[in-house]
Amino acid sequence: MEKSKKLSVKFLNCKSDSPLVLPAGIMDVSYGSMLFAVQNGAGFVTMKSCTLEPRSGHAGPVVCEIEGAMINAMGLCNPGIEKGLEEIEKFKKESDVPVISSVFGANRDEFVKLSNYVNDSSADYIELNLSCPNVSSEFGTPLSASKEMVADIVGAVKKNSRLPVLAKLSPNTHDVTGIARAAENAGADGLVMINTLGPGMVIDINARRPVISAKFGGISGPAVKPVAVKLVYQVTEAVGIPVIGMGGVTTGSDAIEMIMAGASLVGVGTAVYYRGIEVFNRINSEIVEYLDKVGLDSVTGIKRID
Ligand code: RRO
Repeated sequence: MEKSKKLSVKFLNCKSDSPLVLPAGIMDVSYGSMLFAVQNGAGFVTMKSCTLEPRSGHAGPVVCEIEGAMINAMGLCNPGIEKGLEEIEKFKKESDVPVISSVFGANRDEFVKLSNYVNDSSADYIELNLSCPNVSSEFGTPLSASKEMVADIVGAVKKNSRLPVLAKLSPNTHDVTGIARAAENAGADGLVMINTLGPGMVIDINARRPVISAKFGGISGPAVKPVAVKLVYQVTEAVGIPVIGMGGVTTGSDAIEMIMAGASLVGVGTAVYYRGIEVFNRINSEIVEYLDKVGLDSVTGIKRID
């Protein structure tokens, strides 16, 4: 589908024809699924967060739908950074849409090693996943809970990376602005927020056990949107670097709300489950309808509210 020129955006070093981003983890472990999102209107794609070695993730069930939300504990399943980057190479042979390579390390040294791999790839940005809520039993509290850890890891990767560095932050903190500032001061080029909320728990009362095999899982979908909007709003007041806003965005109105909160790009993840892969084209059209209604000729004309 030909996109309206009104949706054209520039984010750091790359331009695209839509502000919509496929975030890490929803349907992006293969180049084919990233391509599918682009064919259906996504302007940027993120590969599932990769670790140094492959991981099979948690045993099923790993996802569950509840009223207004989804809960997931995939357990960081990924093919490992080398295979992951091969998927990005295959994608880049077919599409010039910007790609974010998301990586997950247990510590600073692993993040630096991962960034060496990403340096040698055709990815356009590196995302540091500092905020997976589902692997605390193995790795402890997510790294983005600590300003010092965030500064240390972002600073080390920034020194080593030839690509813009994006830090993915958690909503599960009382000091998201302090953490965002720590990332910015350490050299982050942008932020991605929010990772999933919680984790939470759902109990099957007939089986008398948790629905998710790992017991707890991160929460996404429409119910988390007010949390995401509030945190993006607070963080964009506190920092000067751009933010990719995500969390429950399902419609064009939601995307516009996220931009009015201060987001430069908007992630659309769980909404693929609710509205199908066409969700990207649908949201693109809904944004254009809004622009026409209010008399704006570009999505970049939607300003952050005070
Ligand atoms: O794989 C997961 O369980 C997962 C990850 Br890495 C993440 O960053 N956020 C999430 O909700 N799930």
